[in-house]
Amino acid sequence: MSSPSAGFQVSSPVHSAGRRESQFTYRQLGLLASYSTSSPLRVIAHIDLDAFYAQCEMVRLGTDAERPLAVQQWQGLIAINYPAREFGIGRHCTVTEAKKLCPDLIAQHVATWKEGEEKWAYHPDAASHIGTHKVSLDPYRLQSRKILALIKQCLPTNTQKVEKASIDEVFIDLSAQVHSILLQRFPELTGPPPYDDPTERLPLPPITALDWQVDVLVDLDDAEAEADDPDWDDVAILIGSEIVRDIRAEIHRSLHYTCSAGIASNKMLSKLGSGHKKPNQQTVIRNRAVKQFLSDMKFTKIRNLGGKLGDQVKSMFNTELIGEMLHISVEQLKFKLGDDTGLWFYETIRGIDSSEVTSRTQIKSMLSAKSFQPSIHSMEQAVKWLRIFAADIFSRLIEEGVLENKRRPKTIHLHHRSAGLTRSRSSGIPQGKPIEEMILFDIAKHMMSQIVSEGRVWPCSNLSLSVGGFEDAITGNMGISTFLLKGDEARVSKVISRDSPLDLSSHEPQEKKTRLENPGIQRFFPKKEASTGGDGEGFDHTHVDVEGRVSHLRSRQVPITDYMCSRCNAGLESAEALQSHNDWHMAKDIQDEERGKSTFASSKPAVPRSQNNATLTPRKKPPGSGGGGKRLEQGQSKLKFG
Ligand code: DCP
Ligand code: CA
Repeated sequence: MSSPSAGFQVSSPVHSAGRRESQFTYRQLGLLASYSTSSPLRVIAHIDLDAFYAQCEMVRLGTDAERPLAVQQWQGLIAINYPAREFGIGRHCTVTEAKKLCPDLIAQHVATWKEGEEKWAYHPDAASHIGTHKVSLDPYRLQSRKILALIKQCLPTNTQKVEKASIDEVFIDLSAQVHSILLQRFPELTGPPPYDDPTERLPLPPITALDWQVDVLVDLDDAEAEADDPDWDDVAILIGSEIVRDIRAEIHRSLHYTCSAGIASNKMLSKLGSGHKKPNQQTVIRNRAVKQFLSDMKFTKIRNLGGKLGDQVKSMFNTELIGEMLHISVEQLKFKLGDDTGLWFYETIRGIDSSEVTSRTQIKSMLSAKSFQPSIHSMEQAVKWLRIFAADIFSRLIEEGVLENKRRPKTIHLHHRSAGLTRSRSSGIPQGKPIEEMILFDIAKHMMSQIVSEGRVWPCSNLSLSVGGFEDAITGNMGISTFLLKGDEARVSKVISRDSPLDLSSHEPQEKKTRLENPGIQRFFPKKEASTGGDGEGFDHTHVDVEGRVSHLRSRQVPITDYMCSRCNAGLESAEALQSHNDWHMAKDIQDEERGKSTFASSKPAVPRSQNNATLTPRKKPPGSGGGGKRLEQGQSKLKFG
């Protein structure tokens, strides 16, 4: 831990009447403690691992830091360490080209699941077996989680705001931590503002120069701006930089990874900062240096401007340099790009970004996919891949805490692609009992056979299985929402889209397409009439308990309707509500069946279920998962064929 005065050259405080004040107010300082995005003193860091997959392999193999190494996937390269980059090797190179450039290169193939094997492994011959192997990124995910956990350990538990932005990058909002360090180091900030007026300006820091140590400090073109005494935003960002330097040192010391970082007053700038000087460096972008930092930069480097939008702006204004866009008025930008995008662009190229760091570090969905080269031609082949997908997803679910019932997905989706046609199926995952690998596999098989029954599904060029709708598991007594959701989500939704773009690299494309609304209890009953005037009409507090009884905590009696459930005599207001109610029974039956006690074993649903609501849940107990064999690595699970 740094000493309170570390990093500063403290001047003898001059309290002359002519002394200039800080440009910041007591109120703005106070806002820092609550991570307010409107505080100009905010400190945001972005940490990005250098050549991440390559470093994972270097650490795993224990190779020398200077040894050129690249991570290979089939014949291509997906990560190249910095020593290898010096030879001009990049992601554009094939392995053969890279080896020509650097004969000493270690080209390590990614781990793969081999068809028919029970766990992923580093197979020496994987590169030439694209048809029978599937890439596993588990080793990298595992390292990513370790690094994230370590970063969190380095931060005080009460002021921790970390957002995992990808497998190898995080944003950290350091504002609250910096606030408390500021008060600790500069007791003059702790006093009440003059006249108790929070809009009063703070005194200037008692400092004439800041010691930025080895950090990259974005230069200023304006010598006068540099000559100005530091203000509290400079001090705050220096404290942030110290924290980040300590975190990076700890990551290197404990886990042997290097990373780069950016420290600035917002997410956008901090991300640009981490990419500014790599590897193993951190860049500080002080508020006073933002203009200088951005003016030579291409706006296409900024997030959300790297694609179509950036290209559009570039061709509209015939430049991609931020410096050349600064004279364009906001009105002009709004006119050309639309009000929202125009304003967003105007602010972005000026380094303005008030987006929040969200502490959500948990993923929303998981995808396991395979593009077949050559295509596959039979259900038997497809099932072998589904087996791998289920194992792959299940091993990641274990890491997500599913076994400890921490978080679990609600839905499972299968996508099948053949001759430009994507067919999809979705199903609910039975709630109220532990998820098992074989359950996922069985549902996947069932969905696959539904797709196959449509005919003309071979050759298949791509298959993917994903789970989504993660939510924190309800512990103890099952909440009603768990059952209510099940009805709808257990229904197989059929989405067939010709040439629908299916981005298999993304982790959540299907989520959007198949997202189901969760109208909760309202689905069972008619919508509350908006015109009833708040007199207690409607069924806003209707409750269905886990036994399927319908009760009303408040309001009227069950209406007499044409839609009665033959199983529990509940009165429903519409065919749709009855349908949903039957789905609930269905889901409950499955659960009971799996527990070995069917509550309504002899009864049948009141209405025939539509072809869409075939609940694809396995009816038999999954085979035991025990057994000897090799010890599995963390996050792996056994995979058996046959
Ligand atoms: N990755 C990939 N394919 C891509 C881009 C990235 O498989 N087209 C993987 C490999 C990378 C990891 O994601 O190691 C992180 O991506 P980055 O873009 O952060 O690249 P690196 O970490 O490899 O390099 P850098 O040091 O530039 O961050
Ligand atoms: Ca990286």
